[in-house]
Formats: sequence, structure tokens, C-alpha cells
Amino acid sequence: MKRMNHRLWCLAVVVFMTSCVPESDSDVSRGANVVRNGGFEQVEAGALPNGWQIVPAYKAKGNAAADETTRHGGQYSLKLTPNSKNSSAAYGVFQMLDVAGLKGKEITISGFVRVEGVSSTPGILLDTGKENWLILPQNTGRKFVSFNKAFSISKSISKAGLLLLVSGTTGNVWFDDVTVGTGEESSAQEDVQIPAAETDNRYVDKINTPGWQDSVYISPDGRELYFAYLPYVQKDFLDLYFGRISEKDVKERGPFRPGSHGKMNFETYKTVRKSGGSWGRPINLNINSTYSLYSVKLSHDGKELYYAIRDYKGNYGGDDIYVSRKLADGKWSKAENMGPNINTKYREDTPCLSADGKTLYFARNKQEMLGWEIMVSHRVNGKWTKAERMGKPINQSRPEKTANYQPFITADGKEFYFTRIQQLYFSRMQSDGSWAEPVKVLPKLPVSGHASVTDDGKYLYFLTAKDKKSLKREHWTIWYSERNKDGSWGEPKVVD
Ligand SMILES: [Ca+2]
Repeated sequence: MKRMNHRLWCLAVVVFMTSCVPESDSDVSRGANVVRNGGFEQVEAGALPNGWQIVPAYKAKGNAAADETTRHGGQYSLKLTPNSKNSSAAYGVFQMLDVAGLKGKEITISGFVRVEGVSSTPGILLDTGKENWLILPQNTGRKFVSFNKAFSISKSISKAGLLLLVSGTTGNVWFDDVTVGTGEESSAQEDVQIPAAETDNRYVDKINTPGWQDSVYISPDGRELYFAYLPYVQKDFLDLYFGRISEKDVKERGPFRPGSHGKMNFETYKTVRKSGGSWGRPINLNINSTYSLYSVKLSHDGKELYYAIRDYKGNYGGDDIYVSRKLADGKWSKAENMGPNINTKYREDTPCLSADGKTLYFARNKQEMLGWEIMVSHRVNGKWTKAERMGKPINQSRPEKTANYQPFITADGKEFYFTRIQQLYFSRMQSDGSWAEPVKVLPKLPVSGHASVTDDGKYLYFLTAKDKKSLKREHWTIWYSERNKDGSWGEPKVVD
């Protein structure tokens, strides 16, 4: 699925959940929570099957109709024919589900699909305020193939809709025997994120995109690159597809993302370096949810992941710092708040653990833009001590007039990188153990931030603006620099 399509799908879903969802339950299926008419039998050929409606995404064109000539058992299938002028426009049908029967359950979506000649990937979305995607094959070779995927549904959902979607300009997709089955009680708890059944069902095609890249981090071994991503909705994009949403709306409510009902959130992706040196497809981390998750950093043993979550109900206030532990299957455990010695009613973010795992650096802000200070906490007998401000010269004497944030300490503990008002600085540890006066790392760049350095000291990854037109934070991209023999950093290069 191309990223553009994903973005449009997102918008389609937002329109769906915010403007189209019936508040009454008169149109929901009952009983065994099986999708009504998922076999598409109670219908006339050429008509839209009963119980299904067109997803009201603006200007997404196509046709949905029962087809008696192409079917998987039964009398009919549902044929979707995308016919939008723009290949990224999503088209599809939906129906509301019985939300009471889904809450806190493990559910399975299954059925059969045949895909021919579409210019983009079809998919099924179970929208419960959280995206539950089932991405389907782009071509099934003129035959029906089965699909089946399980999802854990939170107890706190208030609506649920099932969407069958395809984007593009050409081709046909047939669905048959679409079923939503419920199983045992889910282990999902109230209002916590639910790890996706798979981590690779949502992705972006590239690392640097027209969307918003943030908080990049290179792993200690240089093999994994993490970054926060937000498919920023451009004004021209809105005008093109969703003319009813004004720029004022975007300013007031933020850009749009499904699952958050009008508020868009950062998600963190990971890409792994391939044997040839290029980066693989960025994969959505399983701890992402309906909040902004950003600024991830690994412990050096790779067993812990530290990060920030913005404006989450479980926070002490503002952004808080969380930790997840690596599970046996390679996924990350659910977000665990680091507690009141680290987190407060103020904003805490950009954590960074020392290589020995005993010191945690992060940033705290007590006001709006300025006022960021770098904090430090120590792990003593497995517990984190009450965080204290780092002294000068990393922090400054008038914090309300400046900002120091995004700390990073190198594996040898001798170089300390951080951002001071949109410029990367670094300080070297002196022989007496104190930090030298910080200096700019890349003084030629107009802006820079979020530095991390590989353990071998050879590579620096960071964010910057490619030119003066890109100075707005949402237009920065991910760059790197290679260490020169004299210890300085070489000409910055964009990551592709
Ligand atoms: Ca906080």
C-alpha cells in the first residue's frame, strides 16, 4: 500500500467515523456478531447488498454491486470497482457492528477476496476508534483467496464499523462470505493500547516523505533506525479531496488521523538496514495506539525501549516517559509509565539511557515553547531516583529564556549531544568529569535536532530542514553525517 493511499484511507475513515456514524443502533447486526449479509445473498444482481452503505469519502468514485457471475459459493459476491480519477482515492462500503457484542473480545475477520487489475492495495478496516487493518493481496490471479485475521477489541470502544476498501483507478475486487466472529474475552484492559496482532500490517514506503518526520534515533549497532511519523495533511490535499475541511479546522484541531477522532497522532516506525546497506520498509511498532508515541531509544542490551507519550489519559500531565520491555516474540510490552520520580504534571520527553543502563537523561518543560531543561535520574537497586536538573553548562541559568532538550549521551559516556533552541550542540567530558562549554555540532544548518550516534562513534543521525522553505518543524527530514578523521562531523546527507 502506497503511503498516499494510506493517507487517503485515513481521511476516508475520519469522515466515516465523524460524520456518518448513526448514533442509534437501529442499523447494527445482532446476535452472534456475524456481519449481516456478509455472504451478499439477499440482494438483486447489480444492486448494493442490504446492510451495506458506500463509505462517504468525498470524491472517491466507484461502483459497489452484487455480482452473480463471480462468486465464492452462494449466489452473489460483492464487487467493488474503483473509478476515481486520482489513484489515491479510497472507495468502499461499510456497515456498523454491534458494539456491545465486540467490547473486550478477541474477534476474527475472515472471508474470501478476488482481486484483479487494481492499481492499489485493497483492505478491510475494523474501525473502533483504533485502526484494525487487514491488508489484502493486490492480485489473486482470477481466483478467490481466503483471508483471516484476529484483533483484540478494547472494552472502552463506543462505535465499531467494518469497511471494505479499495483505492485506485482501475480493476475489480470481489468479496464473499465476510464474517466477523467473536471469541473469548480479550486480555485487553480498559483504555490501554492493544498490541496489533501483527506489526507489519501498516507501514510507510519511505523514511523521508511529504509527511512529518520526527524524533529520529539510530540504534547503538547502527542497524535499526527509528522515527516518529505523522501523515501531515497539506492544504492542497484537503482542497483536493475534502474541500469541506478548512485550513482553520486543521489549525484548531490538528491534522487528521483515524482512531483519534479529529486529532492526529505521531506513531513510531522502525526500519532495519538490509545487507546491501539500504534501509528496509519502515514498520509500525506494536506499541503505537491512539496517542502520540515518539522519541524512542533502546537500552544498550536491546531489552528496553524508552519513549514519550503525549497527552495520554494515564499521564501525570502533558507528555510522560514510558518504558516497554522486549517480549519473547520480539514485540514490545505494553507502555509502562516511569512513575512520579520521572514524570510530573509538566511535559517530559526525549529520554536517553546511558550505555550502562544506570542513568536516564530526558527533557522537562514547565512552560510553552521555551523553558526546556535536561533532567537526570539514576537507577539504584532497580528504582529510578527523583530526577534533578543537569547543571551548567548543559542547562543555563535562565531556563525560562532558553530551551535545552533532546539529550543523547554516547556509548563511551564522553560526548553529550542535545538541542538548544533548534540547534544541535554537544559537550565533551573533561578530565575532571565535568562537561565542557557546549558548541554547535552542525553550525551551517539552519535548524537541527534529535541527535543520536552509533556506538562505534562513526555516524550521527538527526533531523534538519533541507532549505529555508522547509523551516517549519513539520517539514524537517532525517539526515546523517559521517565522522571525519579529525573527529568533526562530515557533510550532512539526507537518508533515503
Ligand atoms: Ca508529564
